[in-house]
Amino acid sequence: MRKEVVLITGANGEIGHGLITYLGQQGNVNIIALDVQPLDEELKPYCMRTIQGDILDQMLLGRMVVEFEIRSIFHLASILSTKAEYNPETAHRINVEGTLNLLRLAVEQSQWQGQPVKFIYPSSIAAYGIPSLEVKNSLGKVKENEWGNPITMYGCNKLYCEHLGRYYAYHYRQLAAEPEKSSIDFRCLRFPGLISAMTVPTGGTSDYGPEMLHHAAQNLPYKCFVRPDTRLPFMAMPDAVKALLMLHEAPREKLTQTVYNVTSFSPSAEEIYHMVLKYFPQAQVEFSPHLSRQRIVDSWPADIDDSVARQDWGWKPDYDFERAFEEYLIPAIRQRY
Ligand code: AKB
Repeated sequence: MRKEVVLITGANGEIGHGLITYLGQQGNVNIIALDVQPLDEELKPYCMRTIQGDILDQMLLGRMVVEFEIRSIFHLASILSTKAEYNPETAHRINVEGTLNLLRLAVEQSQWQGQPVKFIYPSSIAAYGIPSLEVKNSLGKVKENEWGNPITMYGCNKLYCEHLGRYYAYHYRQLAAEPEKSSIDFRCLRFPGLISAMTVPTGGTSDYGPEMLHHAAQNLPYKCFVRPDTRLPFMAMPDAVKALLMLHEAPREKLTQTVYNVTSFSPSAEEIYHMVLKYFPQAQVEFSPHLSRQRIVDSWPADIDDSVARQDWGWKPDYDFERAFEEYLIPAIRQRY
């Protein structure tokens, strides 16, 4: 049987690494990896094609429409929250215009193939905006449709692109071949902060979690840029890959909404520090909050409600806080450094 072609943008990023490694080891699809940076050597054997290029390059995307029969797109490329604040307009171009370009590519592919292309889009807890720490501390698990007033350019971009995907899927052009069908099968996840053993994120604001661990593993001192009582939802990278693929595979008729929260555990920064200390007792962490980064995480919920994902497509993480460290992060990180 012919393998389906899957396009992964932001292929060399954190999620790209996890997703390409997993899909490549399964060997059931042909991967086209697109990134502005050259793809890391270890990922290349898993890919049918690697393309170094920009999602803002419409000529490049146009060539891809005619060259490949892409069935699914995992659009991972994005400028994260902290980095986006340094140059909001550039971030807007990459995060919004880049997504628009990929949605256009998906529509063209769908029309050409006569069936909708699946478009999987990772959004983020950054799409939320909680007005004060007092309100944040009073909330339980936050649902998808609550507190949608993000305070960062990245958060605004994510929230808007969720709507853009919904618009393209349901209110743009229907399929010419089957007018009752949408032109794109757009599905979106709102991720918490992610922690990988294999890569360290760059430019995010939930980065203090993974950075604390990776610094300790390398015996480097770490200056944590948030207060010890800061609480955010997190997830181990294998669960993030699992969520993307479960949503990708879910039967269309089971999906009752376009955007789904997914989460695993919600430790405070201090609890992460204590967990890191358990495995690396020499870890040196100084808490030195950075004003604007602290403000950003204070506007994100401490926990999110993923009950609709659990109900609609059976979402359940494999790793809670203890298991994530004991069975995934620590063994893999010890091998790495
Ligand atoms: C960031 O910190 O910007 C990202 C995110 C939470 O989406 N990790």
